[in-house]
Amino acid sequence: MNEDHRIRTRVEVYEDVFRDNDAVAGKIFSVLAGRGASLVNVLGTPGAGKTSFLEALIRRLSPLSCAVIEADLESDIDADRLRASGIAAVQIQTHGMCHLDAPLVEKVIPELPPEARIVFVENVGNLICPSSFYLGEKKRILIVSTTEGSDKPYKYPPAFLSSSLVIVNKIDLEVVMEFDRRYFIEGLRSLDPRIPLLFVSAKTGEGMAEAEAWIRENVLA
Ligand SMILES: Nc1nc2c(ncn2[C@@H]2O[C@H](COP(=O)(O)OP(=O)(O)O)[C@@H](O)[C@H]2O)c(=O)[nH]1
Ligand SMILES: [Mg+2]
Repeated sequence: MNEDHRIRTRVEVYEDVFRDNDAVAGKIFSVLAGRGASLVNVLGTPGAGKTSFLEALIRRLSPLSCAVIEADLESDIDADRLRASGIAAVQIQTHGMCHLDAPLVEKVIPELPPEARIVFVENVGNLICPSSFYLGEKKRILIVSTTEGSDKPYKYPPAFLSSSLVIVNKIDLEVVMEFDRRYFIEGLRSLDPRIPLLFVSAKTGEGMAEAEAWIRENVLA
């Protein structure tokens, strides 16, 4: 097998994987839409504050019924943490897989409360693989934080380009982390001049009203 053939074969395998994934994702979208619900896929690095942001956001959206599908390589830590704050949560353990795919999500849909209007998926913490997999979401949110540095749009364009909203979390630490807001914004705007961008602190609540408003306008409307 020559190199050209090997590359062509690899491309065909990926095309098959994505076609199968997208078919299941389309089913998830329709099943949820049929009961008046929408899925929101939340991407971000490990520790960016995905779980903290969802806790703060869902508290603000209350009494709207929301549920969370949590994904990690191992453990039920995040789902347990959300349940302890009264949020319906289901855990998926990917056992080494660096992203969720639609068949994994489809399996846990029956475990969600049927009255949930928004199903948030906290994807595996990773800025690379999750951006390639459509899960049937209405919107995709990317969460990065000031503690990771200001260069992420330059280094991981697909994660930014595939998202509907970018959140920079932990702005309470912005000064001490020497986060360069202008450099971050320039990087993001060179990729996409229009993508909505919000600066928040899940800890202090700053910026969370704007995040809530975005969800109400773009997911619920
Ligand atoms: N100072 C500060 N810490 C935060 C904020 N959001 C999350 N954290 C902390 O960052 C760590 C990781 O948060 P977590 O929500 O578990 O991140 P995840 O791995 O992306 O789900 C925890 O220690 C949180 O308390 C924030 O806005 N400000
Ligand atoms: Mg988490």
